[in-house]
Amino acid sequence: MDSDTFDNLPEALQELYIKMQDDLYDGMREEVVEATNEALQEWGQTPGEILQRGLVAGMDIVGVDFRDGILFVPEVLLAAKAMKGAMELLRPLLTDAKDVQRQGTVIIGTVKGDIHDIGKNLVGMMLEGAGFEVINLGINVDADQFLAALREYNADILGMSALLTTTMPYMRTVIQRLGEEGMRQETIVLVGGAPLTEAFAEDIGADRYCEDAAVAVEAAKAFMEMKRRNS
Ligand code: B1M
Repeated sequence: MDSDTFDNLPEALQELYIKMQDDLYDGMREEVVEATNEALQEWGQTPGEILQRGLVAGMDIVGVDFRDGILFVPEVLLAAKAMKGAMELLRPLLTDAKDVQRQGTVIIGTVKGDIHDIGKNLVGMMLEGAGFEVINLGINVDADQFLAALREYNADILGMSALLTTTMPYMRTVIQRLGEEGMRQETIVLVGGAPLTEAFAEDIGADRYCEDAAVAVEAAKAFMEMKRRNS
């Protein structure tokens, strides 16, 4: 978020967000959930604002200190648990698809070798909220599992997530398998995760790189619209 927008918030709300970020950093689940509740109930903040101003901003700080060797896996796991606690509170608000036109079915998962799931789960929730049926295969998902789920649910979209430079190449393997099994044409492939780029997505033959959950929702809707028009 640009700092001007943050600076224009009432001081007490800025303090709440800073505390939320600090508590997330310290892995204090209960406090992060409480602050999320306060932002929702007392400040009328939307789930998107809370994610952007508090939770994702806090996790970015964790990421920098993890990279720099200031935080280690156990601390980062606690921060992840705190973030997941807050996401559970936001889940009903993000997934409520009342009055929303039914869209298609999405199979989503984090690729083989990778256990990061916070961003992928967020994408899944936001897609549900936009009217998609979302089948979340979890983490460490291999090509066979992706393909089997696409067939089982007759799904329109495959969403893959990778947070490691060592696991992102596996997306190419899955896309190649789709081709070998004659399923590539009928499957819209969206990919995302912090280390990815548009060029990488293009190179592996994905339909679209989604830098965040909002872009994933926009892309999924646009591709479904195109699919409906062409059918
Ligand atoms: Co990991 N980790 N981690 N980690 N971890 C990163 C990714 C890292 C960048 C940290 C760092 O060094 N700065 C680094 C990767 C370096 C690299 O490859 N370039 C790293 C590393 C090295 C590791 C280990 C190897 C550490 C170790 O063991 N020595 C290990 C790997 C384990 C494995 O996967 N095999 C590891 C482990 C862990 C934890 C288990 C401790 C924990 C994960 C807990 C969990 O997810 N349940 C963890 C965490 C939390 C992180 C950081 C700090 C935060 C990730 C996150 O949740 N971000 C991360 C640093 C960072 O990314 N800045 C880091 C918040 C989330 C909302 O954002 O996931 O980017 P993000 O999702 C966004 C978009 O990317 C996009 O939309 C989301 C929402 O807007 N998006 C999609 C994501 N997936 C999408 C799919 C789509 C569309 C959009 O489909 C359509």
